[in-house]
Amino acid sequence: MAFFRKAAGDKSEKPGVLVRLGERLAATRRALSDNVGDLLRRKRVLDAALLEDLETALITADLGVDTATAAMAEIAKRVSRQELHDAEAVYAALRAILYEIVRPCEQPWPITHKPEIVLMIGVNGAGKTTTIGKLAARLRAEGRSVLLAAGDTFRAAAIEQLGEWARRAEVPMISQPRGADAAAVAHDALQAARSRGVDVLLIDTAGRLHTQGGLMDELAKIKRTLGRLDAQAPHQIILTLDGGIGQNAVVQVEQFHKAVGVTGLCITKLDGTAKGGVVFALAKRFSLPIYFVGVGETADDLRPFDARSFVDAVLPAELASDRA
Ligand SMILES: Nc1nc2c(ncn2[C@@H]2O[C@H](COP(=O)(O)OP(=O)(O)O)[C@@H](O)[C@H]2O)c(=O)[nH]1
Ligand SMILES: [Mg+2]
Repeated sequence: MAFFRKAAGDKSEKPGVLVRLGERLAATRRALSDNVGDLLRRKRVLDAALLEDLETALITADLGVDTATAAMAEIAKRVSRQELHDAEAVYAALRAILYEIVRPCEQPWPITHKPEIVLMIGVNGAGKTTTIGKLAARLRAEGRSVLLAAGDTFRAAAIEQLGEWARRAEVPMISQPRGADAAAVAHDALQAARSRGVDVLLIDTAGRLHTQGGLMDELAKIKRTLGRLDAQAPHQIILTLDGGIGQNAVVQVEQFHKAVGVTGLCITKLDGTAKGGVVFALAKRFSLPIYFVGVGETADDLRPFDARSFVDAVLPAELASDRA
């Protein structure tokens, strides 16, 4: 169908990255653009019923009610002003509106102190330790020195896992045996980072203790302890979220933000989930930078969040036309 083809000469930037990201985000793309595309292809009259169906499709694709409602209210307004005349125009407008929602979240990861002290938080299984390993590899590739701190002292396996990433990235790690005080590990690590003159300290933390309250108390204690050594530390508190949990991610941001404050997000496991639409919900709900997205388990599978590439991957300018 011609109107879903890319305009000739449209040069979406970074085609290599785009294609690969598109492959990794295929499940989310199917959840989002297949339904939206089917609706727009089937129904050619831009009536209230179509707009309602589109809103439902967006909610089903994990954009969340607020985001879907806001996006469709904007579309309805433009339709009633006769600014949008056909399905092609509605689709283009939707892509533009969703791009505007995620665009403010695209921000370069700031490294502005030495050492930059980064506390990585999130529930068990979110991908904290893996993301730290990926970040360590990335920073090393940029020529920066890195120190890791094994602040998840709740599980021995967590310390070993971080140690494995440290070995792979060839960066040192500060740790104490299982059961040690996580705040003491963070304290030692900050002092080591200073005395060794490293550029970035990445502090891993537990994601589950005996109680949720216990976890939040521990994170607050780590934060206070770092703050005693350096009033500005930690410079960053990055919440890692599993993109596959859909709307629960919104609740997690609220909880962690309330307990310790969050300066930025990493959203993992966007490969192999159909729920990647939650990125739009998070962007709309919180004005937090999304520094990185995880699209796989290896060191290369961490990408700086690029709003344009993300939207192009999940709502391609050219929708597959063979499903009509
Ligand atoms: N497919 C995929 N798996 C991931 C990604 N990030 C982390 N994982 C996997 O998720 C699991 C939990 O990750 P882990 O870093 O241990 O989570 P933590 O408990 O928050 O430290 C591991 O099996 C990781 O390999 C990602 O972006 N994509
Ligand atoms: Mg971990």
